[in-house]
Amino acid sequence: MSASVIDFVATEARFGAHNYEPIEVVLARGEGVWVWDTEGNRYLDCLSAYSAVSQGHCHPKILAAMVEQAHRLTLTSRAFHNDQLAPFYEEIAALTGSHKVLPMNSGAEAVESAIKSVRKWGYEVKGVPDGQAEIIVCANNFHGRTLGIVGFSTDPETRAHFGPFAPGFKIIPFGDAAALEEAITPNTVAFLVEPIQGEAGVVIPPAGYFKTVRELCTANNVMLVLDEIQTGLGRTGKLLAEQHEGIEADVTLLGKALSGGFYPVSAVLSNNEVLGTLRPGQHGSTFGGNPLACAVARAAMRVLVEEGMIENAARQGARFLNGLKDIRANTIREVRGRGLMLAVELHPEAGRARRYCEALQAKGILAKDTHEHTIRIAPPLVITSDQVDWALERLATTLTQDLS
Ligand code: IF1
Repeated sequence: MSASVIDFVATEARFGAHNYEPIEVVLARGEGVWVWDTEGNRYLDCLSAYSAVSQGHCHPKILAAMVEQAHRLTLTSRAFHNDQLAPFYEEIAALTGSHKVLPMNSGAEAVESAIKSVRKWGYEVKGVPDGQAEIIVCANNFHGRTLGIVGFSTDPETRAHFGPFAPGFKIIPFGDAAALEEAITPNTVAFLVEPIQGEAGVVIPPAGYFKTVRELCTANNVMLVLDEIQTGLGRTGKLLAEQHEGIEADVTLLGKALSGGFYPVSAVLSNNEVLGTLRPGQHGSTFGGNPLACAVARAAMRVLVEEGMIENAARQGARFLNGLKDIRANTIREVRGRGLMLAVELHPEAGRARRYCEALQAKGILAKDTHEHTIRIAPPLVITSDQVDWALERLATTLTQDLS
């Protein structure tokens, strides 16, 4: 490490809360799939800021929309209308086939907002006795970091010493429709679930799971809330991951790539019923739905579609997955993925995934470990075949090393 890198890392460590353990690279610039560190070394970004930079770093059209809007008007609050919110609503509703939209900022806020909305729907429409609403969630979920959300996490690290937590959540195994059927009671208002569990290590449920989930929710008047904050907007090779399952959620949560990584923009999407229960004064956000966010999100959605990024994610995702499967290495236990949401799970004896991510860094690839033994691979959706092959070559040489 050079002196300047040591300085940045040391200063962060001195002043910052130590709630992260970043790979030791200090990034200074990005363009498309590439990022550069302070020394000018170039890396292929295989994390995309946890899928927020799906459109590629500093996409020129999103940048132009952001700069243009920043010159005109950035924030009005929702006390007044602004001329970006209505077109944002129209465009996101048309894109996703939704009836109602609630704009928020972070992903966790969208999740919290959905929880509030489905509870309200439960009391006011379904007729659940006040204070009795139950929401079913899955083991190994990841929905964000607020108190409400970490309260129903099953990861000890995520929850420890942050309690007391809110009641009203029931946890069942992911991918087990019978467990859902058993857990539903007359007070169940919603089932909140990720289409593919991201933080858990890119866990894809068994075929047909979501078809049965959809049927169970419909039969029991339970709102199916899909957290597509990570899987949505093309990441898995379809606009929404639910399309792989041939189902439609009642409530869909988007975030991350909704802004192409320029700015925190999230949204709750629903039918008329669920978000229709919110009345003035019952929910809100200073920044939610602001003109800068709306202008950025409109551009981010437009380039995703117009530049064929969703189709490219399907095509390059298949190429990447097949390439990973072709790597003959004793270190690899399993390769998983859908579209450009990929993971390589290592054998425990191969050593920590972190070591392999550091070795990849030295070869010009930035990827992130998760859960000790899994390397997550999620490049921007604009990646080309040549770049996939370039990454595969380096992954092959890295994964055939023994770094235990
Ligand atoms: C961090 C993981 C990814 C999410 C889903 C809601 C949120 C997230 C399905 C909350 C956020 C992040 C946050 C990031 C790490 C990251 C992550 F490893 F934790 F699981 F992407 F894979 N729903 N995911 O994945 O959105 O409030 O952060 O905007 O550093 O904590 P947020």
